[in-house]
Amino acid sequence: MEKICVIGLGYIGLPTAALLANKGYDVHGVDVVESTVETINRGEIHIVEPELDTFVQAAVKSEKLKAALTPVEADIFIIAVPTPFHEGYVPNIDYVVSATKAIAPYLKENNIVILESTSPVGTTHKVEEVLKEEGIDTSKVYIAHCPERVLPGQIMRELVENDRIVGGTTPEATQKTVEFYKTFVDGEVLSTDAKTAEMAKLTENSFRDTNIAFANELSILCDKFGIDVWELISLTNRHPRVNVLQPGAGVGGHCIAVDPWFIVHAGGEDAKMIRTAREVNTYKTEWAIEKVKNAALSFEKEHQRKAIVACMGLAFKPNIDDLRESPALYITRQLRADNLDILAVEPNIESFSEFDIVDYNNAVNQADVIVFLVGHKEFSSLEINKNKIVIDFCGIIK
Ligand code: SAJ
Repeated sequence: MEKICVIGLGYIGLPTAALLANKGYDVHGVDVVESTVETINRGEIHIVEPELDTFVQAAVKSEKLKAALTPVEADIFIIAVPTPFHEGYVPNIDYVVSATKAIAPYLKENNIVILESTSPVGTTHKVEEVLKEEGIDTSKVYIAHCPERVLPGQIMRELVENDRIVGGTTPEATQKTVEFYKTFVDGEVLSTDAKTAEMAKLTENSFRDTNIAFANELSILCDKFGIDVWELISLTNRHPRVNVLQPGAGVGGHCIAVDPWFIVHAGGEDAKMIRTAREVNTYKTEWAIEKVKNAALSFEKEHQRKAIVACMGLAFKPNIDDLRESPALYITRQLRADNLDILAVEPNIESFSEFDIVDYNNAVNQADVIVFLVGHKEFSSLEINKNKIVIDFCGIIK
């Protein structure tokens, strides 16, 4: 059985490492955070993802998965580190470069190096360049990109079921990497070159961002025209070739709100629509803030006292506890900074350093203005007094 070294034990690296270990591979996971390494070696997890705990526990117990701060020699190296951006939306591939440097001393002939991190076009070739600079004869190793495409909340299932795209720096690298993924993926494993694989991943997330922007723009227009956007969308979606997505408080998470900028940065003036979609989705969040502030002000004028505003949901999407790049959290912070009396509600989180988390039933009873920021399942069956002002950005109160 082959030995695999996974660099980065976050939302993608850890599930991948645990899955491979459960498939019988000997997996060595590497992370720079000591507490993460310790947690995993106890058979526990440091992130929330359904079923992941069971996979990690079994993998550690069977001694197929071990975590450490440094790499070891292996047959296959998988890089799954973050690719955020610097100020001004300039892609930051520093973690990819440092991960590549970290594995260089352990590389041997015929090893496979796979970049899974979502990356700007050209990054896989950059990995090759860095390895050359580190003294590796890259004609003797196989380097490929296989972008991760799993949905948070369904990672363990999608890791196995989704089709995968593999693009190597050479056709041989593509083929070797495809063979590896075929050992644990039930979906199809598709071959291309490195740049196309990089662009494919960026395209997937930009496609979704653009489609959500369309829905968000419609929601703003419908508000202006006095039309219920949810009814409108459900009607238009009855056309056989129309499928409008759902508007919300904005687009969050660490992928869809980030990846389109990789295209815009490289594409410049030619990336008009992808840039505009990003701007529309960011604008939706600012628009939502103004809407709540206006409602609170109207209440204050009418009742001669400040409104209590319930912010329903803080996570970046329904039914998860992930706050990364969350528009709901941004809105709640902004409303408090603008001096509104807010109640922060997040049924998926027990406590949070920035806000006292209020139970959703209590918040709905206490508040004058109830703002639905995330469509968590708990909110759909709430009984709301008719005197309350309700602002529903996610269509939970139909
Ligand atoms: N959202 C809407 N309206 C919708 C759908 C989503 O406003 O109709 C919002 C969500 O509330 C959230 C954001 O968009 O704030 C993103 O959520 P998501 O569920 O669309 O996607 P992510 O960020 O959780 O995961 C995406 C997935 N990409 C695609 O569906 C094309 C996933 O497959 C990728 O692996 C992941 O990005 C990633 O890591 O890149």
